[in-house]
Amino acid sequence: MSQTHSGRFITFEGGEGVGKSTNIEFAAHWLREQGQTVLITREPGGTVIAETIRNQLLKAHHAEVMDDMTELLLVFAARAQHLNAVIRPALARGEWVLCDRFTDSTIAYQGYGRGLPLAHIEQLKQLVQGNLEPDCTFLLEAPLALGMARARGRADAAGDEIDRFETEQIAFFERVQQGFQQLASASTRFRRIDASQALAGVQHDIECTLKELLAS
Ligand code: Z5A
Repeated sequence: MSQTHSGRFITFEGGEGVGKSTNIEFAAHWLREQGQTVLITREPGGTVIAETIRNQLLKAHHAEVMDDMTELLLVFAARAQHLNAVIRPALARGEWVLCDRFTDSTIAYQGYGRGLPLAHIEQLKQLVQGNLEPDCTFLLEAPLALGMARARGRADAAGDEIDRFETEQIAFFERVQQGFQQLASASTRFRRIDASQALAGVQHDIECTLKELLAS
C-alpha cells in the first residue's frame, strides 16, 4: 500500500438507516477492548468547519435550490478540512480511524444519485485525498424500505426533522444503492454485510473482519 501512516482507516458505508452509526460504536468498543486507540468521526463533518458545511448540505429548506455541483464541491470542501485537520493526524499517530461515510458516499450519492460525471468526482478525489484510501470499508446492505423505516423510527424517537436528502424520491435511493453495489464489486477493500439480519449477526460479521485486520 502506498500510504505513509501507521494507523488503520476504516469506513462504514451504505444507505440510510442501515446501521452505520450503531455499528461504528460497536466496532470502536470492540477495538478499544483489544487495547487499540480509536477515533470515531463522520462525513460530511468531523471538524467545526466541516460540520458547518454539513448543516448547509442537510438543511431541508434553503431560499434557493442547491445546485448539484455546489453540493459536490461542498462535500469535498468538508472532506479536505476533515482529512487535514483530523484524519491524517490521527492516522499518523497510529490510531484506528472509524469514519461514518467517506468518498464512496460521494460516488454513490453525487455520482449515481445526482448523475454527476464520475470522472469529475475522481478528479476532485485525487486533488483532496491523493493516494489515501480506506484500508477497509464495511458496506452495510439492507432493502431500501427496511433502512428507511429504521431511520424514520430513530428520527421520530429523537424528534429529528427530515433532512434534504430524505426528501428525495425512491428512484434516487435506488440509484445510490446500485452505486454502492458497483463500487463493492470492483474492489477487495469492501466487506459486504447483510444489515437486514438481527444486530447480533451484523456485529458478529463485523467482529470477524476486525479480527482479520488486527492480525494483519
Ligand atoms: N452524503 C452525500 O450525499 N455525499 C457524501 O459524500 C457524504 C454524505 C459523505 C448524511 O448522512 C447524508 O449525507 C446522507 C448522504 C449524504 N443522506 N442520506 N440519506 P448520515 O450518515 O448522517 O445519515 P444517514 O445515512 O441517513 O444515516 P442514518 O439515518 O444516521 O442511519 P445509520 O447510521 O446507517 O443507521 P443507525 O442510526 O445506526 O440505525 C438506524 C436505526 O435502526 C436505529 O434505531 C438502530 O437502533 C436500528 N438498527 C440498526 N441496525 C439494526 C438491526 N440490524 N436490526 C434492528 N434495528 C437496527
